[in-house]
Amino acid sequence: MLVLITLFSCKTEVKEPTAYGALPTEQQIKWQELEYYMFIHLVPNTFTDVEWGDGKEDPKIFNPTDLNTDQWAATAKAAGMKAIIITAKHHDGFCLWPSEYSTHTVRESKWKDGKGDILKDLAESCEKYGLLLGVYLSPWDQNHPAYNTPEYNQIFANTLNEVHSNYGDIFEQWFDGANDGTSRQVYDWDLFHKTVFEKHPHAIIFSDVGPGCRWVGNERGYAGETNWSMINAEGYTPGANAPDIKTLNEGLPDGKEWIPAEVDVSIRPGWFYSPATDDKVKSVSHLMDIYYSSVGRNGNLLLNVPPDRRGQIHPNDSIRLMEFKEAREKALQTNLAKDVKTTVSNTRGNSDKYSASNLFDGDKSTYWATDDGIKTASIEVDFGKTVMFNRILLQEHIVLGQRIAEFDVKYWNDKEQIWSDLASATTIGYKRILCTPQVSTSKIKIGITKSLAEPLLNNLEVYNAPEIVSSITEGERQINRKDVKSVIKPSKDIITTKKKDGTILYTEKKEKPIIIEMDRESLIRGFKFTPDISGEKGTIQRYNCYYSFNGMEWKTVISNGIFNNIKNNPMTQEVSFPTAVRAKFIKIEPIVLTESNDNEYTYCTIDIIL
Ligand code: FUL
Repeated sequence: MLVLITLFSCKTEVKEPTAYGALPTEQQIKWQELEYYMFIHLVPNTFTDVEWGDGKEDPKIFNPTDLNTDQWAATAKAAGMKAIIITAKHHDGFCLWPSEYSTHTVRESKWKDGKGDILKDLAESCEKYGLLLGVYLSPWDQNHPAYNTPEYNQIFANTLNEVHSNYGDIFEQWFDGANDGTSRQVYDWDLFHKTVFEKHPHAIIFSDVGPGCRWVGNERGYAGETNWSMINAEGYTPGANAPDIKTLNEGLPDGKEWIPAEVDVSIRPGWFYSPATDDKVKSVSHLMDIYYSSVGRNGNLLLNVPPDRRGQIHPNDSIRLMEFKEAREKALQTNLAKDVKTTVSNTRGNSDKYSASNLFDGDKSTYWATDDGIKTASIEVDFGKTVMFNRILLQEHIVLGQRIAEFDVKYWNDKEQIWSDLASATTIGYKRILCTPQVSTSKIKIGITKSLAEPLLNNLEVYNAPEIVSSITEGERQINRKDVKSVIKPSKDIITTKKKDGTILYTEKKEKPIIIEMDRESLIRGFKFTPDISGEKGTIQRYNCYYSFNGMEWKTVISNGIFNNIKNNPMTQEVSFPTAVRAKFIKIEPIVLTESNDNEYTYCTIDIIL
C-alpha cells in the first residue's frame, strides 16, 4: 500500500518543463504545420518576359486568354499544398483587383473587358478546395504617382485595408522589402501592420523581420543547416536595413523574437512565367533537395508556380508538382520506427507522461522530456530486426521553445559489435529531416549533445528513401555554387606548374586518383573536367567515378566513363551522373590515359555540378 502511494504521488508531482526563450504564438504553430504552399506570380510581367516591370506598361497587355483560378487551386490541392499566396500587387504597382486607390489594375486591362477580379476568383477557388489564401503586396510601387511622398503610406494602408476587407480570411500577408535602390520612401510599418491586424488579427506577416515569419535570406530554396526560429528584429526593417543574410538564414539561438523562416523559391528560374523557361522547370531531385533543405530544416516551403499566358499552370509545372509529391511520399512512406524498443538516458520524473514512447505515438501534443538540469541525453532505438534506412525525422515540442543545438546519430555495427558514427547536425526545431548515408542495422542511438534547455522531442521517424534518378534541367545547374566550396585534395606527388597563359596545370601519377572534397555534404549532379586545352600534355580518357560521405567508403557512380574526343579536341568535358548523389567527396580514378605509354596525366580544373 505504501509503495502504491509513493508511486502515485511521484506521478502527480512531475511538473511540466518550464518554457524557454522566445515562444511561438498559437497562430505561428498552426502556420508552421502548413509546411508547404503555393506562390503565384502573375502580373503584366507574365506578358513582357521581365522579372521587374517598371510600372509604365500599358495595362491592356494584361490579358490572360483562359484564366482559371480553380485550376490553380485544384493543382495546389493535388500537389499536397495547404495554401496559395498571390502577388496581388508587385513592384510595377499593377493590382489584380479593381482597386479604388490605383489606376493601374485589372479594371484598366483587356482581361474580361476590365470587369474581372482575380482576388475574388481566387478566394472562391481556395474556399472550394479547402486552401488558405495569402496576399503579397509590394510596398515599392513604380506606378503610383504618390510613391516617394509621405502621402503614399496612407494610400498603401488603404490599399491593404481594401484587400483585407473584401476577400474573406487572409492567413498570410507578404511584405517584400525589395526595390531598385532609388526608392526614397520611408515606410510606416506600424501603420501597415495595424491595418492588417485590424481585419485579420491572426494573420502571419512575412517580411525580412516578420513579425510572423521571416525571409530565409535567399531565393534558391535553402534554409541554413542550423536554423533557429528566433532572431532579434528590434532596430531592423525590411529591405536595406534587414539583418545580415547569415542571420536570416540561420536565426539566432538567443534571438528575442520567435520569427521562423519561410523558404520562397520558384519552380522555374524566374518568378514570372516565360515561354523561354518551359523546359527549365526544376527537376524532381532538385525539388527534393529543396524540400529537405526547407521543410527538412525547420522552415516552411513557399513554392512559386507562375501561371502562363492563358492564366493557367503550365502542364510542365503541374506534372512536375505531381512527380515531386510522389517522390516525397515514396521517400517518407514506411516509418521503420514502429513497434521499437527504446532506452533513454533520462526520463523526466521517470513519468509515463514524459516517456520515450511519446516519440512514436503519432500525437504531437505528447513528448519525451528530461529532468530539470539534464540537457544532454541519448535515445537508443532497437528495431528488433535489421533495417535499412537513410532518413531520420525529428520534431521538437516547440510550444515550449526551440532548444536543441547539437545532436548526433550512431548506428549499431552488427559485424564489429560497436556503435559507429552516422551523422551529426545542429538544430531540429519544428521538423528536421536528416539525410544520412544508407545503412543496415538493428539499432540506432541519437545523442543530444548540446541543448539550450532540457530537450523536448515529440516525434521520431525513420525511413529508407529510394534514390531518385535525376533528369537535369540545363538552366538549373549550379556549377560550384558560391556557398559550397570544393577543394582538390592533392596526392603528395602532385606537380603544380603555371603555364605561360597563367593557367595552373596539375600533373599526377597514373595510379593516383583525383579526390575533391566539399565543405559540406551536397546533392551532386556531375562535374566538369578541364584538361590542358593546348593538348600539349596527356590526360585521362577513361575513368571510374566514385562518391563518398566520409572520404573512406566509396560507392561507384560512373564505371568506365569516357571523355569523348578528349585527345583530339581537349576541351572541357561535362559529365552528368545518371543519378544525382548526396556526398561530400568525389573521386575520379583514371583507367586509360590519352597517351597510353604515359605513367602520368594532367588536368587544369574540376568543377562540381550541384
Ligand atoms: C523578390 C521580388 O523582387 C521578386 O520579384 C519576387 O517577387 C520575390 C518573391 O521577391 O524580392
